Order: sequence, then C-alpha cells, then structure tokens
Amino acid sequence: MKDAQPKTIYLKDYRSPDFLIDKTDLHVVLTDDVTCVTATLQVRRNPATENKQAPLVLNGQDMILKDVSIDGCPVQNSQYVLSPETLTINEVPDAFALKTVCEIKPQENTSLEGLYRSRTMYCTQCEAEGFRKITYYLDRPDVLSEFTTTIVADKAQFPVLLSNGNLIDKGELDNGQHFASWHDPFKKPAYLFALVAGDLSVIEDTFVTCSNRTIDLKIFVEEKDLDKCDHAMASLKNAMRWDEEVYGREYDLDIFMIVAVDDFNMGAMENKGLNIFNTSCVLAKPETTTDMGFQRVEGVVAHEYFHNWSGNRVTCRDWFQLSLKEGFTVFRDAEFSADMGSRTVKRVEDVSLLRTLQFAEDAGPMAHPVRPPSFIEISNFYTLTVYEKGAEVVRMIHTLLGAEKFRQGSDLYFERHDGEAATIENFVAAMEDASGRDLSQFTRWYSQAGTPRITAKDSYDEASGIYQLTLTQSCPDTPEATTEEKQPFHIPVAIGLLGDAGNLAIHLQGTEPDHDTPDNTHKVLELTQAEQTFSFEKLPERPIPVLLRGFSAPVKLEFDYSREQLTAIMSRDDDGYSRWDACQKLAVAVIHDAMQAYRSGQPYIVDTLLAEAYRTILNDSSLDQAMVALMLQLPSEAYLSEIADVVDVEAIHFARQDVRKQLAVALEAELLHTYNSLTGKDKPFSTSAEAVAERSLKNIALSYLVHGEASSALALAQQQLQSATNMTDEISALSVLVNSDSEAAPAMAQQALADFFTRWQHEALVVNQWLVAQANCVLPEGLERVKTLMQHEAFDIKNPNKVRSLIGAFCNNNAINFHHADGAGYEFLADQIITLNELNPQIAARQLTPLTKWRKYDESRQALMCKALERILAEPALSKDVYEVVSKSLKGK
Ligand code: B3K
Ligand code: ZN
Repeated sequence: MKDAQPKTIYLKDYRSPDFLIDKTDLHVVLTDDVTCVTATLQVRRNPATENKQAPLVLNGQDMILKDVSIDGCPVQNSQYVLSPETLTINEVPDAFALKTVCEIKPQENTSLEGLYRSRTMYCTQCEAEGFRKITYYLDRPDVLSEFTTTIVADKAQFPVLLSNGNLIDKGELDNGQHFASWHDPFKKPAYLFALVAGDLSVIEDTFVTCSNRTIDLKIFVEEKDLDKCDHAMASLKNAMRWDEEVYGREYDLDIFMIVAVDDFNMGAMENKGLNIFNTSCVLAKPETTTDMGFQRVEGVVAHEYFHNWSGNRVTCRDWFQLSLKEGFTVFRDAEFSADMGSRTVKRVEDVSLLRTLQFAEDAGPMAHPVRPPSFIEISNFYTLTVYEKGAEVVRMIHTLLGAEKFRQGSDLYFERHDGEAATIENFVAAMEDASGRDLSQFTRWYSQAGTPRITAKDSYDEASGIYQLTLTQSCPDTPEATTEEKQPFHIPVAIGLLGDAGNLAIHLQGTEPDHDTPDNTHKVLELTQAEQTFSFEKLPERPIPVLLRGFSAPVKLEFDYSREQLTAIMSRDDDGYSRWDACQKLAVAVIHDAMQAYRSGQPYIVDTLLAEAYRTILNDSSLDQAMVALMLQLPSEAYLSEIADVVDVEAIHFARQDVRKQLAVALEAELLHTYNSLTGKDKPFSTSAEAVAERSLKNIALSYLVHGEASSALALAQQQLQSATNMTDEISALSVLVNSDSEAAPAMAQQALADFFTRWQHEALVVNQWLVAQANCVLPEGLERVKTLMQHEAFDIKNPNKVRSLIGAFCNNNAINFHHADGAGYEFLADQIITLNELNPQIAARQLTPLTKWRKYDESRQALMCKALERILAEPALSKDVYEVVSKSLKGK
C-alpha cells in the first residue's frame, strides 16, 4: 500500500447507485484448477439517479475477465476499462443484459473472503465486500437483486451443492459432474449471497410456523460431527419460535440451512436461507464443549436467524449503517438468551464484555461512533462499538419507550422498510412515530464516540424527607471530536433507593410514579442536560442510591460509595446486576489497595469486609448459585487495566493474585464445602441455567482452592480432570493445574496436557481449547511456550480459530507475559501480523488490537509497542485493513 495511499470513504459522500440489477444469474463451474463464473445481470439505470449518462462501474478484484457482452454482443476491449478494483463500461443502454465470464482460484484464496476452499469444501463469505472477488458486480448493499445460481462440480468429490433460496433443478452431467440450481425469490444485496460445495452430512428437522407452514431445517457438517448438531438445531427452533412470539416475525422461505466450516474469519454469516457457520459456533456436545461454548452456539444460531428480518428483509443502505442490523440483532439475541437461561448472568456477562473491551475501544485510537462517519476498510468496523454498544443503544430505546411501544416501533420499522435498504434514521423514526417520543437528542448516541461519564452527588434533608441527586455528564476526547465539542447525551439512568430494610418507594418530585415495580421501587431518570438535579420526597431515612440499575446506559458512573454501602447493595438490592456491580466495585477497591502495597513493597492484608462478604455469600444456601459464582469472580486484569490511567502490568497481576490467594486461605473451609457439595453428583448432563450455575460455582471454588494453601487442592483438580464427563469440568481442571505455581504442579500439568492432547487430537475444537489453556498460562516463559506451540502439528496460521486460540489468547489475555518489559511479546506479535497481512488481512488487523493500546502503558513499553507498530507500517505491501489500524494507532505520535 506504499504507492497509493488507501482512500477514505465518507458517509457524507453517499449517493444512490446509478444502476440497479433486477436479476442476477450465476453459473459457477468448480474445478481443481480454475473456477469459472458466468454472470448474467439484468441491469437498468436507476430512475432516481441524477446522472443519466453515468458509465457502468462494477466492482471486481482478483479475477481474470475472459469475456464481456451486452445483450448478446461482445463488448470490445476498447469499450471498457479494467482497473485492479473496477470494470468500467462507458456507454451502455438504459436497460440491458450484461454477461461476464471470469476465472478465479478459490484454492489460493487465503483471505477467506469471496469464494474459497476450506479443507475439502468450497464456501463463500461475501459480507461486506467479498462478492466482488467472485464476479464483477455493483457490490453495495443498496443494490438488491433476485438471484438464481447454478453450481457445477465433480459429483464424487462434491455431492452437496447449495446456494440461497429453493432448489429448482439438479441433475447429472458428463465426466462425473453434476449440477444444482437454486433460486432465491427474495431480492437481496450481494453480501447475502452464499454458495457451498462439499462432501457433507446433514441432520434434518422441521419447524411449523405460526401460520402453519412447515419449514425444512438442515444442518450440514462433516460426517464425524453429526453427533454435535442437536444443540444448534434445538437453538434454531427456539429462536424461530421466540421471534414469532416476541417480535411477530415468521420465517419466509420453505427451507433454512446451516453449514459448518472450519476456516472462517468470524462466528457465522446470515446469508439468506443458507447461514454459514464457523464450526466453533455450531458444533456442541457435552464431552467436547464447555458451557460457554454451548451458550455461544445458542446465541450465534439465534443471532444469524434473527438477521433474516433485521438485516435481510430490511437491510442496510450503506456500510455506515452497519449497526442498524448488528446492534439491533445483538440486542435481539441477548434478550433471547436471557429468556432461555439466566437473565442476570447474561446481563452481567454482556456488561463485563462491554465495560472491559468496548470501553477500551472507545478510549483508544480506533474509537468511532456507533455509526462511523468514515472508514478506509469496512472490515475494520465490525467492532464492539458497532455490535455491543450498538445493542446498548437499542436497549436504551427499549428502556425509554417500554416493551409495548418498542414492539410497535419495530413492527412499524419492518412494515415500512420490508424489502428495502434502510438507515438508522429510518429505525429511529419508526420508534418515534410508534411511541410519540422525541428521540432527536437521543440520536447523538449514533454520532458521538467515546464513553460518557456521569458523576453523581447526593444530599438528604432529614426534616423534609427530601433526597437530592445531582448528575453531571461529560464525554472525553476521541479522535474525531474534543470533549468541548460534544453535546450532552440523552441517558436513561435507572435507579433504586436502598434503605436499612430494603428498597424504598421512589417519589420523584413533579412526576407520576413509574409503576415499573408494584411497590414503586424502580425509576428511570432521564438525564438530558450537562447537569441535572433530581429531588425525591417522602424518604424516611437517608437512602443509598443504587445507580444505573441493570446497566441502563453504556456509561461510566462515579459515586463515592463507602465500602459499607457497597456491601449493603451487594446483600440487599433487588437488582441482581447491581448486587454484582457493587461486589465488583468492592473487589476493585481491595485490589487497588493491594496494588498500592505491591508498589511500595509492603505486605498487604485483604480487607476483611470483602472476605466476610464472600463468606456470607458462600454460606447462604438460599442464594442463586449463578449469582454466587458471578460475585466470587474477581475483576479481570483486562478490566483493571481498562479503568487504570496508566496500566501497571506487574502490580495488577501480582496484587490480584495476592488477593485471590488470601481469599482462598481465609475461606478455605467454605470453598471446600462448596466444592464438595457440588462434586460427584450423579446427575445427567444438562445445559439448564441451574446446572450451568452449579458447574460454574464448583469450578470457581476449585480455582480459588488451587491458588490457596489447601493441601488437597491439586489432587482435587487432578481427580476432576480424570473423572470429568463434560468439557467445562475437564478444561477448568486442566487450566488450574497449568497455572498453579506450587512445586508439584509443573510435572502434573505436563502430564495432563500430554494426556489431554492424546485423547482429543482428532477434535479440532477441543485442541483449540488446549491451545488456549497454554496460551493463557501466566507462569514465566509464556512467550517461549507459545512459540513452541506454533511449531506443533495442532497449529496452523491459516486457520483463524487456531490464530485466535494461540496468538490471540496470549496477546489479549496473558498480560504478564505478553507485556513483558523486554518487549519480546510486541516483536512476536508484529512478526505474526506481518505474516498474516499477506495471508488474511482481516485476521491480521484484528490481532493488532493489543498494540493499538500503547498509550495506556509506561514510557518504556510505549516506545517498544510503537517500534513494533512502526515496523509493521514499514512493510512494503500492507493491506488496507492493517494499514488503517496501524496508521490510526500511530497518529499524533
Ligand atoms: N454479519 C456477519 C459479519 C460479517 C463480517 C464481515 N467481515 C456476522 C454477523 O454479525 O452476524
Ligand atoms: Zn450480525
């Protein structure tokens, strides 16, 4: 990318297309050497275009154009211009059939974008701009076309040939070839196109819709994985029912297919009627898959299915609107998962992710609004901000409108824009029109980047019983705007007021009671100004404010709680999320004390308030075990780093370990009791919320014990490893053994790792968990272990799951090793990025994230991280993906 600086694309430059493509007919012949794609497009000028003489400019790259004709007449070489990224035909009629013949080589496509080979099969990934690697096309989401696809391939090698829509024809051809033709009656943009050819097995089921139509459901996998499809199938049926019940959305085609592939850049893809999935997001069975894995399968299957309405039937006008489909669909899948399992656990997990990683993104050089105003490479904007913060923005609309009005708004949105490519304005307008609410200020959430801060101060007047809460908001600088330039957000702040005996009734002056709760103990305040005071009356005692209940807005809220107030919220508030949050705050305060002591070389004794709070939780058998497990989890190093101004790698790591160890020692009896009471029960495996909570509590107890002084702990871990009947228990035991610094542990761990590999070497997804367990090992020499593993037969740099499991896990989750003061971790990552840049730019750019955070570290680390970034930038052939992230990271340096 040295010769031509990559171009920045701006939202403000959006223009509707000069041409439309009513019909797209593809004929794809797959052979071992070249794949030949013949495309016949029914093209006409867009009546809405201003430029009636515009040339036809099609996107296309990495292809050899063999032939081009218009209405059957060859277009001569002199009549068109080919560039590396376009085919321009200057003079075309107002309506015509364009035929192109192109050759491509999917077997050489390591970017996993467009048509490529994954092991023995062919598959596609077209979102966002991969279709242009298959044929010349108007590859933009506001060009919707009716697709017919014929695939020709060797029958013995590729017995299964799939594309979107319904199978309309199939048959035998000469030379052992066969073909299948598919027709998709729903117009769609090219990014939703899919094609699969392979030797695949299938499990089948049916779903009867609310209007009594029977839909065929098929999941295609390699034969050896047929026993791992039941959970995905059950999740799919649950999702189909849920979308009917909660959103009134019925499935439209007569068939819905999922295909599992090993080599995939992300989790899955919502191609119309033919979802393509990373094996990691579809395959699951108890012996090979953790509870987290099961939940991921359920969530991703639902997410992709929900896209059929939020994304496919109503798609995005342009890629700046990405959050229109992604934020909304993440909100939908989160609510679905909450309904299927534990609502509080789901919320806590999502908030943790957001507060740790999305907040870090918001504070870094790639920070962007939920709707970015510009990009160099759109693949770089499939971010936590667009997805997770985007979902929080939709959740806030839900909070402000209430469930009923929100549903009316979504109905109106789907009704108005069915079959269209829409914008975020369209979505907000539907919500406004259905509810009568003015969301104009609210839309700043889509255009202003950064995590808003709210400071809360309170006062209480005993004589009048009036309690006042003053909230002040601001938003820090981000690359595109300073804090002064930013306008106040419209923020729903859900609150409770906690008294000595529980939650108090809330009477906000000048308003009617909310009646969200029968006893009026919950209230959503609407903060719209830079500073606002809310007065509450009839309060018999000074309350403890419980702020941002349920994490009602993606903000950082500061209030000066005493530790006693936090323990009160932990034990008494009605909102499970807030109890967990108070517990985190208390643990953060304790770890901060320990960090202080670590820095000054002093011993630290853990605040008994935290130890006793944990003891109470562990002893209270009436508590929800999921809650107990959540509360016992100390804030992660990543979270502690996010909230630090300057990340002190060693202090965070060793202080947190010290606190964990002291808690383990102080609570040994309770932890052992908890562990033993949850072990060895002969219950059949279940993925119910209760069963998941039991395993999670058992394993967190084990991890404390192993890091404490209990003499039996290692033996317990080893026994669990040997007797485990599910992967959650097995990998948890393996991980604690691998991370134990006790004298006996290394030999045990080594043996356990070897045995584990022998047992699971033929299950790629299990081997990946084995890689993660080692990549995350915090003992010294971490980088050497990772380098050794890269030579192992289990590793393959061309497979994104392997890259994420080894390189990604190490660089993102193993701070004490990755951020080693000698900078070797940074050099290692730079080397991998340079290799990946050529093979798979999307994965390369994604793996860069830890280096982009350089401003958060001490001077010496900053210099080393920048050196690594500069070395990458100096590479002669940088992809747009990597160029954008590296150059923006180094900007202003
Ligand atoms: N829409 C896809 C993501 C495509 C990413 C392309 N780089 C999966 C999803 O969000 O459902
Ligand atoms: Zn999505």
